[in-house]
Amino acid sequence: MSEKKRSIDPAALEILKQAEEMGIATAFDRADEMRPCPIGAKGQCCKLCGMGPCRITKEGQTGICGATLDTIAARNLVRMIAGGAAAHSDHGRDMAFALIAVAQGEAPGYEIKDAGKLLVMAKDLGVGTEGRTIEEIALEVGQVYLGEFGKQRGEVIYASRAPEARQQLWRQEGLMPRGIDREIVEIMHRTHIGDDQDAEHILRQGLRTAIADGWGGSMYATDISDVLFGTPSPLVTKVNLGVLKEDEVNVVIHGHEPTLSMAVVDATRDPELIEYAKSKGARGINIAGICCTSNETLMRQGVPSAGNFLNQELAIITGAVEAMVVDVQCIMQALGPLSEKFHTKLITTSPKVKIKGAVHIEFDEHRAPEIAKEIIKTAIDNYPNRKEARIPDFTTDLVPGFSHEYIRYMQGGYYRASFRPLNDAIIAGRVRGAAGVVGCNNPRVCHDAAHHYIVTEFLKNDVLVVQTGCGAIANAKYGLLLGEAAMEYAGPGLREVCEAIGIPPVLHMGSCVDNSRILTLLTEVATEGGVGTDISDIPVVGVAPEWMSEKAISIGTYCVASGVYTLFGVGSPVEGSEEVTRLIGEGWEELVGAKLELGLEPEDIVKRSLAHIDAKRKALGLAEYDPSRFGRSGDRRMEAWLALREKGEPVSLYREPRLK
Ligand code: BF8
Repeated sequence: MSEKKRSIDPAALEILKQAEEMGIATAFDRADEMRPCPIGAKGQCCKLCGMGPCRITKEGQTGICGATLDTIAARNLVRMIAGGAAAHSDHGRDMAFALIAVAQGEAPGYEIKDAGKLLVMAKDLGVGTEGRTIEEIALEVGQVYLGEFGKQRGEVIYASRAPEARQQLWRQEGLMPRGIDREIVEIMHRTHIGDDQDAEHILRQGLRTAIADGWGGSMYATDISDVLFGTPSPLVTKVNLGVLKEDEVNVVIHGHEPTLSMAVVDATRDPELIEYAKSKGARGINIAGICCTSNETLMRQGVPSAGNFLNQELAIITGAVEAMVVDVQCIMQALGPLSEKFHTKLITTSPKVKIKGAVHIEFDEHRAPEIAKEIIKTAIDNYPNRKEARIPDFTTDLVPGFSHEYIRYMQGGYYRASFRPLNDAIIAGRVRGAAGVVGCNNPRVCHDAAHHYIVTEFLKNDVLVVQTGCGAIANAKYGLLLGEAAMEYAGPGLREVCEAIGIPPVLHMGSCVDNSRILTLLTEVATEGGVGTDISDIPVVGVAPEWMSEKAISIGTYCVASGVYTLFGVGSPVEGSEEVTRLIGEGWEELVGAKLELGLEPEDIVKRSLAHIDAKRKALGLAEYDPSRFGRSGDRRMEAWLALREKGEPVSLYREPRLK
């Protein structure tokens, strides 16, 4: 595969060339060298007991126990959901422990930053607030959250945040999750040899577990992060490998849980450590993020992002990273041997994650500032070991931080905050619909290309886009998370809305656990009125064009369970079974009002999404999409800019429109 097809990110391409010259292999090379196992890729392999692994490759063939292809494919899919839900939810559990430690005054360096949000959470959880201190409320909220993981009966409490009709449907169909851990364990039990053998029945447990992730573990993780570190609102920062600095100590934070990264960010601002860095010949300490840790710190402290999933190895290959500090999830094992080829110290911090070749400095929220300082000191001590550094000169500005609270606020300010303007824009057809384009990178497809193509096509077609995870970082690199992008890419109606509110056409809503924010946003849209009463009524789609992780599969499944038609790129892990493909498609549409379609090409994703959005508009009796009705501006400079563009003059995003 030529390098041109490997990525559309110029910084990534530059470093890949450098890696080739140095004889260093990356995930891009390993993906070229090792084709996916054709049997496993399609869900046709069962390795759940010692009689196998059984490979089902012929019509009518079964495993040694008699398991059919449909049973095997369904089991494999729900085990992926269990893995993804476990990762998100265990993250949520650790956030609950952190909240409790803060409430008990045992977590120096942390504080309750958003008490208002804590009170909203307390109300939803049934925690009394009258006459109690914030710490007392936080303690009980934390304890209720912890109880949610091990709960055996009843309902996951935040599921009551879903629209009423959705909750009824979940109850009626037996999909309402009882406790988060219980649902995950039940998948592991049901998929053990000799248990649940009916594909449709197995898949139902996949839905229930995914709901426990989206409306449980992930939503708890998001809420506690906001309480402890602040609910995001827009700010300006930068993205791509060019955020690393030639003359400073570069610390890259990578992973997912914000407890560690926030403490490390604080430590980089410690005057004593800055002086210490200077004593080693550096001008200061520079911090940058990778993956979802980056999303957490981008949107709260404006910490620049060095990139997404496929940028992690490339950051080390610049030779400019003194320390890469990791916690959990999406950390390639390749970082261990790779860091040994450079001076970079790979520092693992989670009691759950050790990597050969890494230094382990275990994080504990009870001693966060002390540990964070030790980490930064380790990085500073490593600065004199830096040899040649080649940092690609590419950065782009972006505006992250659109929490659903801020999205409501921006539509009316403090006194009239609501979702009315957005709903009215959808009803009028200015905004044709909305799309959540989320998820990973995958070296099996061109890095960032599908994210960029699909999102620019949506914008052209007046579809408002929200993004999280590595997808958000992808399009940030290409300028789509800036207000100017509306002028350059958006169709006429969407451009009007973005111009009037002053927002980018692509709203960054956070990390992967923050897909829960999208669920809350959709609920607010549904309850605001005019576009139906349930999420499945709204003209909206969910897309993961470059997915690779089990978390992505869990997210896709809870989106579907919530009523959002969801489309994935790359490949389908159930392709081998027509029946399972039908069950998660038409079958789930009948059951929960939305389909999950996997392994689609980007062009097909756009085509199917727009058709779905138009069909939902029609079902709601809304005006047919007609972009010719919109596109005027009340701003003279904007009109001039648009007139220039109309004449076919080359107008740039950054060029001032000429006024006569
Ligand atoms: O949780 S998008 S590659 S970093 S799994 Fe991982 Fe995928 Fe990135 Fe965040 Ni989400």
